[in-house]
Amino acid sequence: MNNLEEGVEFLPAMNSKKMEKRGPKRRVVVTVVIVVFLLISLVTGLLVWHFKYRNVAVRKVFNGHLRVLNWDFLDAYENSSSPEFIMLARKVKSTVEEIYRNHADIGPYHKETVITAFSEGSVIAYYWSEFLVPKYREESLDRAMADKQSLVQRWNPRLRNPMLKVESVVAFPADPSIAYSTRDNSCMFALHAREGEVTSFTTPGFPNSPYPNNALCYWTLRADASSIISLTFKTLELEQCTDDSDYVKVYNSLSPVEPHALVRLCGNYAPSYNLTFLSSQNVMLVTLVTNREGRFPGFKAEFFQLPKMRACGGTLKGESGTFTTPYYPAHYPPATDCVWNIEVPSKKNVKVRFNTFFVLEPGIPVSSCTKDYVQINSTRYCGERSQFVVASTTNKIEVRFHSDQSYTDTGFSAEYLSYDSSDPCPGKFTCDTGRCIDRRMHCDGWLDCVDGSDERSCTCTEQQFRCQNGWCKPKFWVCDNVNDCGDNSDELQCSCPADSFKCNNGKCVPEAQKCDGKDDCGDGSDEGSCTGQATVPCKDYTYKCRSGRCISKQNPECDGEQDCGDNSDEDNCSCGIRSYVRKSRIVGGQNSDVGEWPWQVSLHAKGQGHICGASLVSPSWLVSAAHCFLQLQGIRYSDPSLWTAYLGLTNQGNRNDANVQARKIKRIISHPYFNDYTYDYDIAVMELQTPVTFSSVVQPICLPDATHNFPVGKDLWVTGWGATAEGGSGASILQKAEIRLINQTVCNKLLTDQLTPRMMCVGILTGGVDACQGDSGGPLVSVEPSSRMFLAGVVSWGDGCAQRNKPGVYTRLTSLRAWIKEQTGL
Ligand code: 4AZ
Repeated sequence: MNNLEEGVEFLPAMNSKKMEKRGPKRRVVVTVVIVVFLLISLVTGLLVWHFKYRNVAVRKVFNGHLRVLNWDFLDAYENSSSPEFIMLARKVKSTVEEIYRNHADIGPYHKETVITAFSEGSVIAYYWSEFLVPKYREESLDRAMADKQSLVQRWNPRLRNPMLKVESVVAFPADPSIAYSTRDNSCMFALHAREGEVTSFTTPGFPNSPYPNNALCYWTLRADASSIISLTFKTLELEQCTDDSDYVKVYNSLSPVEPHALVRLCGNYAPSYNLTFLSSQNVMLVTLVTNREGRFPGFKAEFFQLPKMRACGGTLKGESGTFTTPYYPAHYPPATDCVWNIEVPSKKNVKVRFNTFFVLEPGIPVSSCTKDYVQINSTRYCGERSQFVVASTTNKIEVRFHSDQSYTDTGFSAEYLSYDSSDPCPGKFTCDTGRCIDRRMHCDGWLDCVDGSDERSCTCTEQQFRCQNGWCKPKFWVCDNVNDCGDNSDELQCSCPADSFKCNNGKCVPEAQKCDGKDDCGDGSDEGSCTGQATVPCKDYTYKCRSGRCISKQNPECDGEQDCGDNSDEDNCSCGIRSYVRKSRIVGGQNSDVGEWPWQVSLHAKGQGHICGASLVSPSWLVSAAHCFLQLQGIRYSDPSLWTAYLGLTNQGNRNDANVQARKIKRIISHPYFNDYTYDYDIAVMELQTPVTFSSVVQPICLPDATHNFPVGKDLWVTGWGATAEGGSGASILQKAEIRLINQTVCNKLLTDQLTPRMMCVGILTGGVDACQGDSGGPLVSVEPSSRMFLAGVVSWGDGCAQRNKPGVYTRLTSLRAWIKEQTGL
């Protein structure tokens, strides 16, 4: 250690002599070094800033088109390898290059221009241009390229008679996701519509193999001059939509520029979703852009040509009539203006009712309607709207429709009606909004007018309760734990004293007893809505993890959160999700869409057609009602060989469709306690002879845990092909209805004590909405907060169908959950 120190000479701090002697020379050196160092740093900094930031070259691609006025279109221009194309492309290219050269903000940075296509009018040339521009000049390049006027005007051709007279030179920055592969033409297709024929095209590999990753595909679609194109995606299944997911984009141009984009499609669409698009000219471009991950089936599309539309709109006269946006329910064409002048007989007034209304442009708030809109007087309407009425105080009304160059929607379907100003809704009730509703809906306890005007200033009947806000609600709804009045006045008189908790069965317990691990209510409701992963003593109402531990959280199964330490609450959760993200926009009615209820099964008995419903809960198991398999009129319905189960079915007439799966039944297990007099334990499970394949229209529903709580008042969905009226015939299209879970005590009073703990009532007490004969065995579905769907019940019985105060009765699934597990292992 010491050896080292011996060799070190320390300068004595106070040795001024030594310091002074070296002083001046050393200071100069130090100063020079510092100055040089600072200078070098400054220069380096400047150079770095200059080359790395200010002067760094940015690659930019613009897509554009221009019109050549003094040139006629030839068919050969559709083929980019024809000599005619090559010759004209060369001329256009040199013209474009000259235009650029004449602009100081453009010329120096231009690298390459490629003419990609021509179309009629006289000739429209489509091109892309690539630039390499220093970062600090990028903005001025963008500005110069965006200035349509200056591009042509600045170009003063030196020749008095230029070979090409060009006009409308427009260019837009290319979408970054497609800017860098513009030169790869391995997935480019050019198609021309043939007179009176439909032309199909698909993504590469469709339907046998999914489309490739990192692909950029172009389909240029053309029609004869003075025609337009109608393009329909017959099926489309892409990666679920995110900012950088795979997508298909359709342009009303041959150039992929945003201001001419008609639609961006991603994810999957129910087959009934209208995916028909129209062009405004005789060209269209379809692009497919895919990223690095995820391969999906892709699309199959068809297109054909149509004569260019005559002017839309016009004069409409008479008492009533209908009108729609052009090509409704297809997407209306871009760049369209229609004006309808509606005139009803004098002395009458006129109103227009929009039954469907979809005039939505991405990113445009409905308060501004700056792009596509409907205008009546000076008010503009846009976006997605449910039925609405616009009335006039004269016998005339003018309806204008405008669509701009980009993004189109399916438009509207409207009717006009004449009315007497003294009686706007003959035989009906008039909402303050002008809408007419059935008289029976006035003061019935339900809001039918969007503004609630049908429930204001009502005189309540004997059976009704008067809310503080003046509304009348059925007395049965008082104290049912649901705020039916809107101001909670129906739940006030029955609430528990302060610092106590109201149980689901109406009992009051001290607040302190809530979530203490003890069932103080007697129905477990004080222990039901406790949050957190706290492990609590196991009770009938606590969820049991696979580890055997119990947790206090209510309904933890498949809610997307890990609640059990072993995550067993999130096991077996491939259920209860529909495949189609975008549903159809079928408005009104109760017809289901294809794939809307993919667990719904139709059970057909040999020679008799549809008899009962059932629900798919796994590839091989169905849940249905035991009463469907009783011996009746000498027929042994319990015999599995009698039955065929149809899955993926929506319309009973389409049982032979490719995506419908028919299965024979291996065995039927009815609950041994099923009582065919009381319908207690009305449940059965059925095993399929061969498992089904899950698909976009065949998916299982989630089975709830026995502890799952479906709260009173919750909206549930019932579906089936049963009778659409009591004693009526079955539906051919799967029907759906939204109904409410009714308090067990209230319902037991209504149904003269016929309910057992295996039953629950669900319906609308004012009548009109219910399951009926033929729906039996079918699902009663709850959409949980996680948006996953659970089987809450099985259609069982009822006192008739849809009658006032006679809700339908359903088998309570949670009470029979253990039996289902014993039989199926699920
Ligand atoms: C039936 O006969 C039936 N209103 C099913 C449900 C209801 C009534 C009857 C409920 O299968």
